[in-house]
Amino acid sequence: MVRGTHLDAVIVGAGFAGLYQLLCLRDRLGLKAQVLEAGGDLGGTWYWNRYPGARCDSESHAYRYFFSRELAEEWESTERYPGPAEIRAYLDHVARKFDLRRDIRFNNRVVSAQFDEAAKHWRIETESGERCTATWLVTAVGCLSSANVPTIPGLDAFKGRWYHTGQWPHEGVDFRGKRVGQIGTGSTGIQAAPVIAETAAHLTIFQRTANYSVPARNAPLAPEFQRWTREHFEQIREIAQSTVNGHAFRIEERNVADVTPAERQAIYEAAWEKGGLQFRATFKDLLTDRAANATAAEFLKARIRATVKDPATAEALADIDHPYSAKRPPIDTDYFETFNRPNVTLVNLRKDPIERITLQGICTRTQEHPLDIIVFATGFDALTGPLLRMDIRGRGARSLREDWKAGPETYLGLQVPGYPNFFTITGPGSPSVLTNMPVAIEQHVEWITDCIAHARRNGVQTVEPLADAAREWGERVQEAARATLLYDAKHSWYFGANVPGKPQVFMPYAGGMHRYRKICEGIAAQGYQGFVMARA
Ligand code: N01
Repeated sequence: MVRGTHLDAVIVGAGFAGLYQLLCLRDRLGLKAQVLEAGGDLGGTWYWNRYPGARCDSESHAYRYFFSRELAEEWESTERYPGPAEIRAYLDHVARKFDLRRDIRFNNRVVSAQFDEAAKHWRIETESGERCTATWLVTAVGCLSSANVPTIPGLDAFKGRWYHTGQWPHEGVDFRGKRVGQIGTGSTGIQAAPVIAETAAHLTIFQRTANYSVPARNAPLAPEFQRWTREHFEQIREIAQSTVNGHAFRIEERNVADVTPAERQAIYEAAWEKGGLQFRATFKDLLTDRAANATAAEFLKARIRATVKDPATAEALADIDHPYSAKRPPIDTDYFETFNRPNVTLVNLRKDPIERITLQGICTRTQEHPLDIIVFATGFDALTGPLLRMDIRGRGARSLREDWKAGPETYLGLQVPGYPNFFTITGPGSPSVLTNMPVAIEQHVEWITDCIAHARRNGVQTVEPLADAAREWGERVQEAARATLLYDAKHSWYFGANVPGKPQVFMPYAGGMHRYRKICEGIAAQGYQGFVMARA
């Protein structure tokens, strides 16, 4: 970045969102735009998350851009679910095809952005002290990019090595002959444990909240399926863009009570065999009706008990305290089977909590567990974390950290009152993490691009939402969550409950991607209702 440069737009982050936003602003609107990226290369989430077993749980034919048929025809996924290397290769292909790299500055972490009211532009500064200004500031920083390492006394003095899965060393970690402790059994921990256990001398898994998981059933893609996805590009896109969660499958129209118990069992068994997130699409009331949900929960708990041989371990794993899918449901490859290995132990932190980390291991209330390596699969300061780690200041130098002290307040998850010309791709208050992310990202990027085009066509200098519009949207976000069982799992990261001191507010919009898309389109069609478009 050249000191003192003025740009039409600065985009923060070079993952799926940043790349497409650059393409739209630079090539479709003709803006002078630049991406600033903290990492050393493309990928966003997939640049950092290289932990053992890492794999996307959206299927390859849907975890991609849909804006270009040509792009879809050129790219061949190799497995049912793409791994980080394949996703990075895909993004590299996209960047080459559209010549995006020339406008991306890697190793440039944005640390602050301040709106200059007189000049009506943003002053942006990176960690190395470089500065530029931009009329439009778009954050494409991801929802799960701010690693959450819990504060456990003693970690600093630990004599072994420790890693967070979201900041995994690019050269990998050699677990051979090592005693490994893994804290966390969310989507990441459930993916990592079976792979770590393959080479570690011993793996101790520290579980605070037991979790459901459905087999992913990953496999190489058959050439016939690859051909089918190319031939049915429009059909796949139509499904992904019109469903609740942006995946390329529809949620069944039936309720649990519409079928007999025997039929229900057969439906669950077929979904279990098929594997993946489609398990939650078996009935449409799984996320809204407690009794319906309990049937899926019981099915999955029974599978855990049937798989895990040691009864006490099985019981600790099946002792799940929330409805199925109320926390983000993981999918796995041999997670529960891993507990049958002689070199794997489960520690139930609900009964035996961690007290401290010692020089040589983790000390729970009843015993010390000697370890050479600790793996923190402890998740992220989700949604707000990546935004608030930058010092973002709007009108009158008001600070986003201050303004969001009681929780994020946005209009549509796209803009914040008092922060003109500032857009957040998949920000809090949008469907974001409740969807197949690239589909949500494309919708946001295209909406933002249209909004900026509209502003430029009409001589508008600043775009920002009305405070009332944001307040009302915030109420709708809470209402949408309350209508689902997501609201029952108060200890989920959707509420920010995993980060001590974080305000407990349900953050994503749970009303469905299909509904959200229509709301955004309607607002734009009505002249950007709820937004102030100021000409001077
Ligand atoms: O993080 P999590 P994650 N002491 O927050 C535990 C996406 N993802 O990285 O549940 C002990 O879900 C915590 O316990 P509890 C996906 O959206 C996608 O696994 O808070 N334990 C939990 O078990 C996912 O949901 C893919 O009681 C502590 C775990 O750590 C999101 O990323 C793959 C603790 C954290 O689970 C985050 O998943 C992987 C403490 N102090 C992830 N603090 C795809 O395939 C936390 N824990 C796309």
